[in-house]
Amino acid sequence: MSRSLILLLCCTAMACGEGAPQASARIVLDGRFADWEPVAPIGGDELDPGTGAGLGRLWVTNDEYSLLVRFQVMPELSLQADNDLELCLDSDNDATTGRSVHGIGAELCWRFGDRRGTFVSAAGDTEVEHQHVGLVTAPTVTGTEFEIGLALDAQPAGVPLFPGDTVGLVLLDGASGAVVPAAPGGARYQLRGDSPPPLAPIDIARYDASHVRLLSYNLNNHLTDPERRTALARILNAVDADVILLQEVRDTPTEEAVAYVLALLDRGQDTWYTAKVGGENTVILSSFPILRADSLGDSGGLLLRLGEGEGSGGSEGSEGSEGSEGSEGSEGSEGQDLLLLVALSMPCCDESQRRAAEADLIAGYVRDAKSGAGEFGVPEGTPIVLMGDANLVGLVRDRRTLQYGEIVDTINHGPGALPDWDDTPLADLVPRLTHRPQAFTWHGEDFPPGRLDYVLYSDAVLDLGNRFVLYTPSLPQETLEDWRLAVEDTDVVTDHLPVVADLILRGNSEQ
Ligand SMILES: [Ca+2]
Ligand SMILES: [Ca+2]
Repeated sequence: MSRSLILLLCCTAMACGEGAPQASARIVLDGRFADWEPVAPIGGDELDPGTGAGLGRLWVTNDEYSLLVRFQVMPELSLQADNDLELCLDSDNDATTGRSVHGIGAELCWRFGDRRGTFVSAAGDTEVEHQHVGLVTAPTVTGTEFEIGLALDAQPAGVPLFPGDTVGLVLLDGASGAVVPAAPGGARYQLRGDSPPPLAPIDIARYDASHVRLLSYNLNNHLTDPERRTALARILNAVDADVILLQEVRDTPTEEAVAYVLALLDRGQDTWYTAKVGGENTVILSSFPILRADSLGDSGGLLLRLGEGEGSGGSEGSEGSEGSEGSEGSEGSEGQDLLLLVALSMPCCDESQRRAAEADLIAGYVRDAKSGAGEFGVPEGTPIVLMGDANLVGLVRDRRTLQYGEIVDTINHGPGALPDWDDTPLADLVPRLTHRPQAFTWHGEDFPPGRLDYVLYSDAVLDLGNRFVLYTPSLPQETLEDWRLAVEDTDVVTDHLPVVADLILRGNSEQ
Protein backbone atom coordinates (compact mmCIF):
# COMPACT_ATOMS: atom_id res chain seq x y z
CA MET A 1 0.00 0.00 0.00
CA SER A 2 1.41 3.37 -0.93
CA ARG A 3 2.21 5.93 1.74
CA SER A 4 -0.19 8.44 0.21
CA LEU A 5 -2.99 5.88 0.32
CA ILE A 6 -2.27 5.13 3.97
CA LEU A 7 -2.33 8.84 4.71
CA LEU A 8 -5.57 9.20 2.80
CA LEU A 9 -7.18 6.37 4.77
CA CYS A 10 -5.96 7.85 8.03
CA CYS A 11 -7.32 11.20 7.08
CA THR A 12 -10.68 9.76 6.13
CA ALA A 13 -11.05 7.72 9.27
CA MET A 14 -9.73 10.18 11.82
CA ALA A 15 -10.01 13.66 10.27
CA CYS A 16 -6.57 14.69 9.12
CA GLY A 17 -4.60 16.77 11.62
CA GLU A 18 -6.71 15.51 14.53
CA GLY A 19 -4.29 12.97 15.88
CA ALA A 20 -3.84 11.18 12.57
CA PRO A 21 -0.77 8.92 12.72
CA GLN A 22 2.13 10.22 10.67
CA ALA A 23 4.01 8.11 8.19
CA SER A 24 6.94 6.37 9.79
CA ALA A 25 10.27 8.13 9.45
CA ARG A 26 13.67 7.78 11.07
CA ILE A 27 14.73 11.31 11.91
CA VAL A 28 18.31 12.12 12.90
CA LEU A 29 18.70 15.35 14.84
CA ASP A 30 21.58 16.68 12.79
CA GLY A 31 20.38 19.95 11.24
CA ARG A 32 19.55 18.30 7.91
CA PHE A 33 15.99 17.81 6.76
CA ALA A 34 15.81 15.26 3.95
CA ASP A 35 14.95 12.63 6.57
CA TRP A 36 11.61 14.40 7.20
CA GLU A 37 10.41 13.72 3.67
CA PRO A 38 7.90 11.00 4.68
CA VAL A 39 6.34 13.23 7.36
CA ALA A 40 3.45 15.48 6.35
CA PRO A 41 3.31 18.97 7.89
CA ILE A 42 0.86 19.28 10.75
CA GLY A 43 0.35 23.01 10.41
CA GLY A 44 1.47 26.23 8.77
CA ASP A 45 2.05 27.22 5.17
CA GLU A 46 5.05 27.43 2.90
CA LEU A 47 7.21 30.43 3.80
CA ASP A 48 6.54 33.36 1.52
CA PRO A 49 9.92 34.99 0.83
CA GLY A 50 8.09 38.20 -0.07
CA THR A 51 6.89 38.77 3.46
CA GLY A 52 10.37 38.65 5.00
CA ALA A 53 9.25 37.54 8.45
CA GLY A 54 7.06 34.88 9.96
CA LEU A 55 6.65 31.18 10.46
CA GLY A 56 6.37 28.47 7.81
CA ARG A 57 5.41 24.86 8.17
CA LEU A 58 5.39 22.76 11.31
CA TRP A 59 6.09 19.04 11.31
CA VAL A 60 5.80 16.65 14.26
CA THR A 61 6.68 13.01 14.71
CA ASN A 62 8.31 10.85 17.35
CA ASP A 63 10.69 7.98 17.77
CA GLU A 64 11.41 5.79 20.78
CA TYR A 65 13.35 8.61 22.48
CA SER A 66 11.83 11.94 21.58
CA LEU A 67 8.95 14.03 20.36
CA LEU A 68 10.46 15.47 17.19
CA VAL A 69 9.48 18.87 15.84
CA ARG A 70 10.63 20.65 12.69
CA PHE A 71 9.70 24.21 11.77
CA GLN A 72 10.55 27.06 9.43
CA VAL A 73 11.01 30.70 10.33
CA MET A 74 12.04 33.95 8.67
CA PRO A 75 14.28 35.86 8.75
CA GLU A 76 17.43 33.77 9.35
CA LEU A 77 18.05 33.50 13.07
CA SER A 78 19.89 31.58 15.75
CA LEU A 79 17.66 29.19 17.65
CA GLN A 80 20.00 29.46 20.63
CA ALA A 81 19.79 33.18 21.33
CA ASP A 82 18.22 36.50 20.41
CA ASN A 83 14.89 35.23 19.15
CA ASP A 84 11.28 35.35 20.36
CA LEU A 85 10.27 31.84 19.34
CA GLU A 86 8.14 29.89 21.78
CA LEU A 87 6.89 26.32 21.45
CA CYS A 88 3.95 25.43 23.69
CA LEU A 89 2.83 21.85 24.29
CA ASP A 90 -0.52 20.76 25.66
CA SER A 91 1.04 17.51 26.70
CA ASP A 92 -2.03 16.13 28.52
CA ASN A 93 -4.30 17.13 25.62
CA ASP A 94 -6.55 19.05 28.03
CA ALA A 95 -7.24 22.70 27.30
CA THR A 96 -8.40 23.27 30.88
CA THR A 97 -4.99 22.43 32.39
CA GLY A 98 -1.76 24.37 31.95
CA ARG A 99 -1.23 27.84 30.58
CA SER A 100 -3.88 29.08 28.20
CA VAL A 101 -2.16 29.83 24.87
CA HIS A 102 -3.98 30.28 21.58
CA GLY A 103 -6.68 27.80 22.52
CA ILE A 104 -4.57 25.12 24.17
CA GLY A 105 -3.75 24.46 27.82
CA ALA A 106 0.05 24.23 27.68
CA GLU A 107 1.98 22.20 30.25
CA LEU A 108 5.26 23.37 28.70
CA CYS A 109 6.15 26.58 26.93
CA TRP A 110 9.79 26.61 25.78
CA ARG A 111 11.32 30.00 24.96
CA PHE A 112 14.19 29.22 22.59
CA GLY A 113 15.87 32.64 22.83
CA ASP A 114 15.92 32.47 26.65
CA ARG A 115 16.96 28.81 26.62
CA ARG A 116 14.37 28.37 29.36
CA GLY A 117 10.83 27.15 29.62
CA THR A 118 7.89 27.15 31.99
CA PHE A 119 6.40 23.84 33.06
CA VAL A 120 2.90 23.99 34.52
CA SER A 121 1.70 21.20 36.79
CA ALA A 122 -0.62 20.76 39.74
CA ALA A 123 2.26 22.00 41.88
CA GLY A 124 2.38 25.32 40.04
CA ASP A 125 4.79 26.89 37.55
CA THR A 126 8.38 25.70 37.37
CA GLU A 127 11.15 27.30 35.34
CA VAL A 128 12.98 24.53 33.49
CA GLU A 129 16.21 24.29 31.52
CA HIS A 130 17.07 22.10 28.55
CA GLN A 131 18.23 19.13 30.58
CA HIS A 132 14.90 18.97 32.46
CA VAL A 133 13.02 18.33 29.21
CA GLY A 134 15.78 16.49 27.32
CA LEU A 135 15.92 19.12 24.61
CA VAL A 136 18.27 18.67 21.64
CA THR A 137 18.28 21.23 18.81
CA ALA A 138 19.91 21.56 15.39
CA PRO A 139 21.55 23.35 13.79
CA THR A 140 23.53 25.53 16.20
CA VAL A 141 24.25 28.06 13.45
CA THR A 142 21.74 30.54 12.09
CA GLY A 143 19.12 29.26 9.69
CA THR A 144 15.50 29.39 8.63
CA GLU A 145 14.73 25.79 9.51
CA PHE A 146 15.31 23.79 12.67
CA GLU A 147 14.64 20.38 14.14
CA ILE A 148 14.36 19.65 17.84
CA GLY A 149 13.70 16.72 20.13
CA LEU A 150 12.10 16.61 23.58
CA ALA A 151 12.68 13.46 25.63
CA LEU A 152 9.57 11.30 25.93
CA ASP A 153 10.67 10.18 29.40
CA ALA A 154 11.40 13.69 30.70
CA GLN A 155 10.08 14.43 34.18
CA PRO A 156 10.37 18.16 34.83
CA ALA A 157 9.51 18.93 38.47
CA GLY A 158 9.16 15.17 38.99
CA VAL A 159 6.09 14.98 36.77
CA PRO A 160 6.03 13.19 33.39
CA LEU A 161 6.18 15.70 30.54
CA PHE A 162 4.16 13.38 28.29
CA PRO A 163 1.49 11.68 30.43
CA GLY A 164 -0.80 10.70 27.54
CA ASP A 165 -0.73 9.67 23.91
CA THR A 166 -1.85 12.93 22.32
CA VAL A 167 -0.12 16.30 22.37
CA GLY A 168 -1.35 19.71 21.28
CA LEU A 169 1.19 22.14 19.85
CA VAL A 170 1.41 25.84 19.13
CA LEU A 171 4.51 27.63 17.79
CA LEU A 172 4.64 31.38 18.30
CA ASP A 173 7.06 34.01 16.98
CA GLY A 174 6.94 37.14 19.12
CA ALA A 175 9.02 39.06 16.57
CA SER A 176 6.55 38.73 13.70
CA GLY A 177 3.43 37.92 15.71
CA ALA A 178 3.02 34.73 13.67
CA VAL A 179 1.37 31.66 15.21
CA VAL A 180 1.26 28.12 13.79
CA PRO A 181 -1.33 26.82 13.41
CA ALA A 182 -3.04 30.15 12.84
CA ALA A 183 -6.46 28.98 14.03
CA PRO A 184 -6.85 28.71 17.83
CA GLY A 185 -6.77 25.23 19.34
CA GLY A 186 -3.33 24.08 18.22
CA ALA A 187 -2.27 21.12 16.17
CA ARG A 188 -2.89 17.65 17.58
CA TYR A 189 -0.27 14.93 17.37
CA GLN A 190 -0.85 11.34 18.43
CA LEU A 191 2.33 9.73 19.74
CA ARG A 192 3.25 6.61 17.83
CA GLY A 193 3.66 3.51 19.93
CA ASP A 194 5.56 1.69 17.21
CA SER A 195 9.11 2.66 16.42
CA PRO A 196 10.30 3.98 13.10
CA PRO A 197 12.64 1.69 11.15
CA PRO A 198 15.33 0.41 13.51
CA LEU A 199 18.37 2.61 13.87
CA ALA A 200 21.36 0.57 12.73
CA PRO A 201 23.96 0.86 15.49
CA ILE A 202 27.38 2.02 14.34
CA ASP A 203 30.18 -0.34 15.24
CA ILE A 204 33.27 1.25 16.77
CA ALA A 205 35.66 -0.80 14.62
CA ARG A 206 37.18 0.35 11.35
CA TYR A 207 35.57 -1.17 8.27
CA ASP A 208 39.04 -2.20 7.17
CA ALA A 209 42.42 -2.28 8.89
CA SER A 210 43.93 -0.14 6.13
CA HIS A 211 41.72 2.85 6.96
CA VAL A 212 43.39 5.77 8.68
CA ARG A 213 41.44 6.75 11.77
CA LEU A 214 41.27 10.37 12.92
CA LEU A 215 40.00 11.31 16.38
CA SER A 216 39.07 14.82 17.49
CA TYR A 217 38.47 15.35 21.17
CA ASN A 218 38.22 18.69 22.94
CA LEU A 219 39.44 18.07 26.48
CA ASN A 220 38.53 21.51 27.82
CA ASN A 221 41.83 21.71 29.71
CA HIS A 222 41.20 18.53 31.71
CA LEU A 223 43.83 16.29 30.09
CA THR A 224 45.82 15.47 33.22
CA ASP A 225 42.98 15.50 35.76
CA PRO A 226 43.64 12.26 37.70
CA GLU A 227 39.91 11.62 38.20
CA ARG A 228 39.41 11.47 34.45
CA ARG A 229 42.49 9.42 33.60
CA THR A 230 40.95 5.95 33.57
CA ALA A 231 37.94 6.98 31.52
CA LEU A 232 40.13 8.85 29.04
CA ALA A 233 42.41 5.83 28.67
CA ARG A 234 39.45 3.53 28.00
CA ILE A 235 38.07 5.89 25.36
CA LEU A 236 41.40 6.43 23.59
CA ASN A 237 42.07 2.70 23.42
CA ALA A 238 38.57 1.78 22.26
CA VAL A 239 38.78 4.36 19.48
CA ASP A 240 42.40 3.40 18.71
CA ALA A 241 43.03 6.30 16.35
CA ASP A 242 46.04 6.78 14.10
CA VAL A 243 45.89 10.56 14.35
CA ILE A 244 44.65 12.13 17.59
CA LEU A 245 43.69 15.80 17.83
CA LEU A 246 43.27 16.92 21.43
CA GLN A 247 41.97 20.47 21.69
CA GLU A 248 42.38 22.80 24.65
CA VAL A 249 45.40 21.28 26.32
CA ARG A 250 46.27 24.69 27.70
CA ASP A 251 48.03 24.20 30.99
CA THR A 252 50.15 21.18 30.17
CA PRO A 253 53.48 21.65 28.35
CA THR A 254 53.58 19.73 25.09
CA GLU A 255 56.15 17.14 26.11
CA GLU A 256 54.31 16.42 29.32
CA ALA A 257 50.96 16.18 27.51
CA VAL A 258 52.39 13.78 24.94
CA ALA A 259 54.03 11.60 27.59
CA TYR A 260 50.76 11.54 29.54
CA VAL A 261 48.74 10.38 26.52
CA LEU A 262 51.33 7.82 25.40
CA ALA A 263 51.26 6.29 28.87
CA LEU A 264 47.51 5.75 28.44
CA LEU A 265 47.70 4.17 24.98
CA ASP A 266 47.95 0.44 24.40
CA ARG A 267 49.93 1.48 21.31
CA GLY A 268 51.99 3.99 23.28
CA GLN A 269 55.25 2.17 22.57
CA ASP A 270 54.78 2.57 18.81
CA THR A 271 56.34 5.45 16.93
CA TRP A 272 54.30 8.63 17.30
CA TYR A 273 54.95 12.04 15.81
CA THR A 274 53.72 15.00 17.76
CA ALA A 275 53.04 18.71 17.54
CA LYS A 276 51.12 21.45 19.29
CA VAL A 277 49.41 24.18 17.28
CA GLY A 278 47.20 27.21 17.69
CA GLY A 279 46.06 29.54 20.42
CA GLU A 280 43.76 26.84 21.81
CA ASN A 281 46.69 24.47 22.20
CA THR A 282 45.73 21.50 20.11
CA VAL A 283 48.09 18.61 20.79
CA ILE A 284 48.49 16.20 17.88
CA LEU A 285 49.74 12.65 18.15
CA SER A 286 50.19 11.02 14.77
CA SER A 287 51.31 7.60 13.62
CA PHE A 288 52.48 9.39 10.47
CA PRO A 289 55.24 11.95 10.11
CA ILE A 290 54.21 15.55 10.61
CA LEU A 291 55.87 17.53 7.83
CA ARG A 292 54.45 20.90 8.80
CA ALA A 293 52.65 22.30 11.83
CA ASP A 294 51.35 25.86 11.39
CA SER A 295 49.31 27.88 13.84
CA LEU A 296 46.21 29.44 12.27
CA GLY A 297 44.87 31.65 15.02
CA ASP A 298 43.42 29.30 17.62
CA SER A 299 43.43 26.45 15.09
CA GLY A 300 46.34 24.85 13.24
CA GLY A 301 47.36 23.49 9.86
CA LEU A 302 49.23 20.21 9.51
CA LEU A 303 50.78 18.35 6.64
CA LEU A 304 51.09 14.62 7.29
CA ARG A 305 52.85 12.00 5.23
CA LEU A 306 50.49 9.02 5.21
CA GLY A 307 52.49 6.96 2.73
CA GLU A 308 55.58 5.01 3.70
CA GLY A 309 55.08 5.77 7.43
CA GLU A 310 58.39 5.64 9.23
CA GLY A 311 61.65 6.81 7.78
CA SER A 312 60.20 9.47 5.51
CA GLY A 313 61.42 12.57 7.20
CA GLY A 314 59.49 13.25 10.39
CA SER A 315 61.31 13.33 13.68
CA GLU A 316 59.97 10.98 16.27
CA GLY A 317 58.57 12.61 19.36
CA SER A 318 59.54 16.03 18.14
CA GLU A 319 57.94 19.12 19.59
CA GLY A 320 56.98 19.99 16.05
CA SER A 321 56.93 23.66 16.89
CA GLU A 322 55.37 25.94 14.39
CA GLY A 323 56.79 25.55 10.96
CA SER A 324 59.89 23.79 12.20
CA GLU A 325 59.74 21.10 9.56
CA GLY A 326 58.32 23.19 6.81
CA SER A 327 60.95 22.32 4.26
CA GLU A 328 59.96 18.70 3.98
CA GLY A 329 56.56 19.02 2.40
CA SER A 330 57.53 19.12 -1.24
CA GLU A 331 59.56 16.03 -1.93
CA GLY A 332 57.63 15.07 -5.00
CA SER A 333 55.39 12.53 -3.29
CA GLU A 334 52.08 11.55 -4.72
CA GLY A 335 49.21 13.65 -3.42
CA GLN A 336 47.53 10.63 -1.92
CA ASP A 337 50.56 10.05 0.29
CA LEU A 338 49.93 13.35 2.03
CA LEU A 339 47.11 14.75 4.13
CA LEU A 340 46.46 18.45 4.59
CA LEU A 341 44.76 18.47 7.96
CA VAL A 342 43.36 21.61 9.55
CA ALA A 343 42.98 21.03 13.28
CA LEU A 344 39.99 23.22 14.08
CA SER A 345 39.70 24.89 17.47
CA MET A 346 37.90 28.07 16.59
CA PRO A 347 36.92 30.97 18.87
CA CYS A 348 33.75 30.26 20.79
CA CYS A 349 30.52 31.78 21.78
CA ASP A 350 30.22 35.56 21.47
CA GLU A 351 33.57 35.93 19.71
CA SER A 352 31.89 36.12 16.33
CA GLN A 353 34.40 38.50 14.74
CA ARG A 354 37.41 36.42 15.77
CA ARG A 355 35.62 33.27 14.61
CA ALA A 356 34.83 34.79 11.21
CA ALA A 357 38.42 36.02 10.82
CA GLU A 358 39.78 32.59 11.70
CA ALA A 359 37.48 30.91 9.17
CA ASP A 360 38.84 33.35 6.55
CA LEU A 361 42.41 32.56 7.61
CA ILE A 362 41.80 28.82 7.29
CA ALA A 363 40.11 29.15 3.90
CA GLY A 364 43.07 31.21 2.69
CA TYR A 365 45.55 28.63 4.04
CA VAL A 366 43.82 25.81 2.14
CA ARG A 367 43.63 27.93 -1.03
CA ASP A 368 47.34 28.79 -0.84
CA ALA A 369 48.43 25.23 -0.01
CA LYS A 370 46.62 24.04 -3.13
CA SER A 371 48.02 26.72 -5.39
CA GLY A 372 51.47 26.89 -3.86
CA ALA A 373 51.08 30.65 -3.50
CA GLY A 374 51.98 30.60 0.19
CA GLU A 375 54.86 29.13 2.16
CA PHE A 376 54.29 25.67 0.74
CA GLY A 377 52.25 23.78 -1.78
CA VAL A 378 50.74 20.32 -1.93
CA PRO A 379 50.45 18.09 -5.02
CA GLU A 380 47.14 18.09 -6.85
CA GLY A 381 44.76 15.58 -5.33
CA THR A 382 46.15 15.79 -1.81
CA PRO A 383 43.30 14.89 0.56
CA ILE A 384 42.11 17.81 2.68
CA VAL A 385 40.36 17.42 6.02
CA LEU A 386 39.18 20.14 8.39
CA MET A 387 38.41 18.50 11.72
CA GLY A 388 37.89 19.64 15.28
CA ASP A 389 35.97 22.02 17.45
CA ALA A 390 34.63 24.58 14.99
CA ASN A 391 32.45 26.23 17.64
CA LEU A 392 29.95 27.16 14.94
CA VAL A 393 27.35 28.82 17.15
CA GLY A 394 26.86 32.08 15.25
CA LEU A 395 26.24 32.93 11.63
CA VAL A 396 25.94 30.05 9.18
CA ARG A 397 28.30 32.19 7.10
CA ASP A 398 31.24 30.92 9.19
CA ARG A 399 30.47 27.38 8.09
CA ARG A 400 30.18 28.49 4.48
CA THR A 401 33.62 30.08 4.73
CA LEU A 402 35.14 26.76 5.82
CA GLN A 403 33.09 24.53 3.54
CA TYR A 404 32.73 26.71 0.43
CA GLY A 405 35.89 28.80 0.80
CA GLU A 406 33.79 31.96 0.81
CA ILE A 407 36.21 34.41 2.38
CA VAL A 408 34.42 37.42 3.87
CA ASP A 409 37.36 39.76 4.53
CA THR A 410 39.02 39.50 1.13
CA ILE A 411 41.18 42.56 1.78
CA ASN A 412 43.09 40.77 4.53
CA HIS A 413 42.68 37.16 3.43
CA GLY A 414 42.52 37.32 -0.34
CA PRO A 415 39.88 35.99 -2.70
CA GLY A 416 37.61 33.09 -1.89
CA ALA A 417 38.16 29.75 -3.62
CA LEU A 418 36.18 26.53 -3.61
CA PRO A 419 38.38 24.22 -1.54
CA ASP A 420 37.93 20.82 -3.18
CA TRP A 421 40.11 19.81 -6.11
CA ASP A 422 37.16 19.70 -8.52
CA ASP A 423 36.15 23.26 -7.59
CA THR A 424 33.34 22.15 -5.34
CA PRO A 425 32.74 22.65 -1.60
CA LEU A 426 34.09 20.28 1.01
CA ALA A 427 31.69 17.57 2.16
CA ASP A 428 30.28 17.85 5.69
CA LEU A 429 30.51 14.36 7.20
CA VAL A 430 27.99 14.90 10.05
CA PRO A 431 28.80 11.75 12.03
CA ARG A 432 26.09 10.71 14.47
CA LEU A 433 26.09 9.01 17.83
CA THR A 434 26.69 5.28 17.47
CA HIS A 435 23.42 4.29 19.14
CA ARG A 436 21.17 7.35 18.96
CA PRO A 437 19.53 9.27 16.12
CA GLN A 438 21.34 12.42 17.22
CA ALA A 439 24.50 14.19 16.04
CA PHE A 440 25.44 16.49 18.89
CA THR A 441 29.11 16.57 19.85
CA TRP A 442 28.81 18.73 22.94
CA HIS A 443 26.43 18.69 25.88
CA GLY A 444 26.58 20.82 28.95
CA GLU A 445 25.05 23.65 30.88
CA ASP A 446 23.05 26.56 29.53
CA PHE A 447 22.84 25.51 25.87
CA PRO A 448 21.06 22.44 24.49
CA PRO A 449 23.33 19.68 23.17
CA GLY A 450 24.64 20.72 19.76
CA ARG A 451 26.97 19.84 16.90
CA LEU A 452 30.06 21.99 17.48
CA ASP A 453 32.74 19.57 16.24
CA TYR A 454 33.00 19.11 12.49
CA VAL A 455 34.60 16.95 9.85
CA LEU A 456 34.78 18.68 6.45
CA TYR A 457 36.67 16.83 3.72
CA SER A 458 37.61 16.88 0.05
CA ASP A 459 35.26 14.21 -1.24
CA ALA A 460 36.51 14.64 -4.79
CA VAL A 461 39.73 12.85 -3.79
CA LEU A 462 38.90 11.18 -0.50
CA ASP A 463 36.41 8.58 0.66
CA LEU A 464 35.53 8.02 4.28
CA GLY A 465 34.84 4.72 5.98
CA ASN A 466 33.39 4.47 9.44
CA ARG A 467 32.47 7.65 11.29
CA PHE A 468 30.75 8.31 14.60
CA VAL A 469 30.40 10.33 17.76
CA LEU A 470 31.04 8.28 20.89
CA TYR A 471 28.60 8.82 23.76
CA THR A 472 29.06 5.98 26.21
CA PRO A 473 25.73 6.43 28.10
CA SER A 474 23.95 5.40 24.89
CA LEU A 475 25.88 2.14 24.40
CA PRO A 476 24.30 -1.22 25.30
CA GLN A 477 26.04 -3.11 28.08
CA GLU A 478 27.31 -5.75 25.67
CA THR A 479 28.98 -3.11 23.48
CA LEU A 480 30.52 -1.43 26.51
CA GLU A 481 32.00 -4.76 27.56
CA ASP A 482 33.21 -5.60 24.05
CA TRP A 483 35.17 -2.34 23.92
CA ARG A 484 36.16 -2.25 27.58
CA LEU A 485 34.28 1.00 28.15
CA ALA A 486 32.23 2.13 31.13
CA VAL A 487 28.83 3.73 30.70
CA GLU A 488 29.91 6.99 32.33
CA ASP A 489 33.23 7.39 30.46
CA THR A 490 32.40 10.21 28.08
CA ASP A 491 30.53 12.07 30.81
CA VAL A 492 33.54 11.80 33.12
CA VAL A 493 36.12 13.16 30.68
CA THR A 494 34.55 16.39 29.45
CA ASP A 495 31.52 18.06 27.87
CA HIS A 496 32.67 17.44 24.29
CA LEU A 497 32.39 13.98 22.77
CA PRO A 498 35.02 12.07 20.79
CA VAL A 499 34.47 12.46 17.05
CA VAL A 500 35.90 9.74 14.80
CA ALA A 501 36.41 9.59 11.01
CA ASP A 502 38.23 6.91 9.03
CA LEU A 503 40.02 7.90 5.81
CA ILE A 504 40.12 5.47 2.90
CA LEU A 505 43.24 6.26 0.96
CA ARG A 506 42.67 5.58 -2.71
CA GLY A 507 46.20 4.33 -3.08
CA ASN A 508 45.31 1.62 -0.60
CA SER A 509 41.84 0.67 -1.72
CA GLU A 510 41.30 1.25 -5.41
CA GLN A 511 44.44 0.14 -7.15
CA1 LIG B 1 17.61 15.54 10.38
CA1 LIG C 1 -3.13 20.86 29.30
